[in-house]
Amino acid sequence: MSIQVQDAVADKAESHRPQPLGRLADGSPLARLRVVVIVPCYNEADNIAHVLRNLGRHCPWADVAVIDDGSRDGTSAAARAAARDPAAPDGRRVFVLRHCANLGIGGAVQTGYRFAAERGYDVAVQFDGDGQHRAAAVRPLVEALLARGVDQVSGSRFINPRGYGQYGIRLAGIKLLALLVSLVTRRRVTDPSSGFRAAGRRAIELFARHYPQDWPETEALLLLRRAGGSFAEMPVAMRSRRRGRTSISFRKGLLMMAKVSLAILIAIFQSPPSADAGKE
Ligand SMILES: Nc1nc2c(ncn2[C@@H]2O[C@H](COP(=O)(O)OP(=O)(O)OP(=O)(O)O)[C@@H](O)[C@H]2O)c(=O)[nH]1
Ligand SMILES: [Mg+2]
Repeated sequence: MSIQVQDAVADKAESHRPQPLGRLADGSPLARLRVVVIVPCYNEADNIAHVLRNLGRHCPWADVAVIDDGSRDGTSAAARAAARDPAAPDGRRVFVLRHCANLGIGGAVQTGYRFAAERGYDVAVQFDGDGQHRAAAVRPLVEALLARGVDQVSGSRFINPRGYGQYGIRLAGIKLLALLVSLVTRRRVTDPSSGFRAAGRRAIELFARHYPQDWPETEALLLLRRAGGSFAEMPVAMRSRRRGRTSISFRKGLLMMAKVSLAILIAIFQSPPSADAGKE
């Protein structure tokens, strides 16, 4: 299956080959990389222009793939309009990919990884479409990926806690998952549910073939470990979502805990993912 791009720059998209970040003229090793920021969106029409503006301001050297996961509020139209905005002073390319049905967050992120794999990006950064992640932190995240020599780096809200955190039962749930994942992977994980991550080429290729579905972030770490990959965390600050409501109600939170905890236990007995799955 190849990815159909429906976007403001669709005509450019077919001929577009990602360019290294030569636009970074400061001698950074980043200048050799082709980076795409994957922005999964479900009903984020009120937030996406703001997110794209911030990415344009802080990461003009990165392309952006907005994955509209079957939204009903005109998210792709809002993203296309923001991408066309002549006032957007940056050289990046914005691709808008739309699912015709809602697949859920895992499906949306995996479409982003398939896009990154097919188009040959070196690094893919996951970045939420609700305004929770800081565009200014993308470059340090990619630099950490290079400096640490791992397959994936996630931003953790809990290493140097500042800004928006988690409280009450949701915090307890994340701490429990962090403990379980750290035990199973034998790596210290403090924020397994963070959706702010940078992945290198090996992880991009893995996630293009395999990606967990509901509440996928924790399971993606386990998958990466089972495939022989490595990961690390770095401290980041996050905000609360800009507009709209969280999808994680109390009931869904409990369901998530049960599902992800079981998945962690099952992962202990699973064999490495097949290298052929998903290939045509
Ligand atoms: N909820 C939800 N989000 C999706 C879906 N597909 C893509 N997304 C996007 O995935 C990102 C993360 O989803 P959120 O609902 O904000 O989840 P979260 O950030 O873990 O939770 P909050 O901290 O409550 O915001 C957002 O940019 C969503 O728009 C989907 O089917 N459901
Ligand atoms: Mg969110």
